[in-house]
Amino acid sequence: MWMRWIAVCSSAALISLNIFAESEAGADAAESRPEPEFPALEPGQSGTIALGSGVELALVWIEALKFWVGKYEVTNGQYRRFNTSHVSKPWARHVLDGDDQPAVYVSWNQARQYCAWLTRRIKGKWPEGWLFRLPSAKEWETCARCGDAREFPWGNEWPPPNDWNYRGEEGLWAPVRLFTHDKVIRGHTDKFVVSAPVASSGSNILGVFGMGGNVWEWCRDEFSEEYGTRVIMGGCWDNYQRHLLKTDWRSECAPNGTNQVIGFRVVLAPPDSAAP
Ligand SMILES: [Ca+2]
Repeated sequence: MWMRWIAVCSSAALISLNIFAESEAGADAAESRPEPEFPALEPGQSGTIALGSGVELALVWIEALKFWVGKYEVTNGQYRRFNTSHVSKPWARHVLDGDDQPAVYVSWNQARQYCAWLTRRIKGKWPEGWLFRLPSAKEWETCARCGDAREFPWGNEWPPPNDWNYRGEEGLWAPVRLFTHDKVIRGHTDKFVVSAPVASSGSNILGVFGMGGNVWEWCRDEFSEEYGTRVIMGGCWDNYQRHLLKTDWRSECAPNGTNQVIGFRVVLAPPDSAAP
């Protein structure tokens, strides 16, 4: 059954929609253009949605969840289509603000606003009630586990493959390694000292990138009822601790909190899958 699901996903046609094009040229120009045809993506298909200015949002159909998941973490380039002034501030002089790097310094509240913006843009152009939102922690874990009991998003081996972005031996001046052997993943070198372009952050067998590492990802769920914190999952480029890299590990952050290691990914889901 699982292999059949993989086959469906991997054979899915790539279809590009231009539903966001009107945002570029303004309302007047948009009214003069013919309406694009909707919906073009069918269940089982993966594809992309155009956000304008050549920016696209890639989606992968996840059969076990019966909806689409962002193929990548939301990038700075994608987020700036919503918030043109957004800046992912540098960390220790290392750039985090590249268009293809994941957007960080985005709070849970802001991530939800981005989802709401995406949803408004597809209104009337997608089956009624479908919406963009953050994944629940359980949904995120389902996508990370790829249908089996794997310990980590890439599988069960240790250290992680080098195309998954964690704190490895990259970027360390050789003598420093002698004194930081317990502060990096020994035997792991991913080339990126900080976040990687999302397409270089490791793909799972479903074709979803960055489910482990690169940046932590906001989930919809509350972590602490007492403190109102929200779940983040997946670990990040600055993590080396084995337990943080597991598919089911949940960490937390305040919903208005931001930092250099937390980003997010969107899902496009039917209304009956969404909690308030
Ligand atoms: Ca990630």
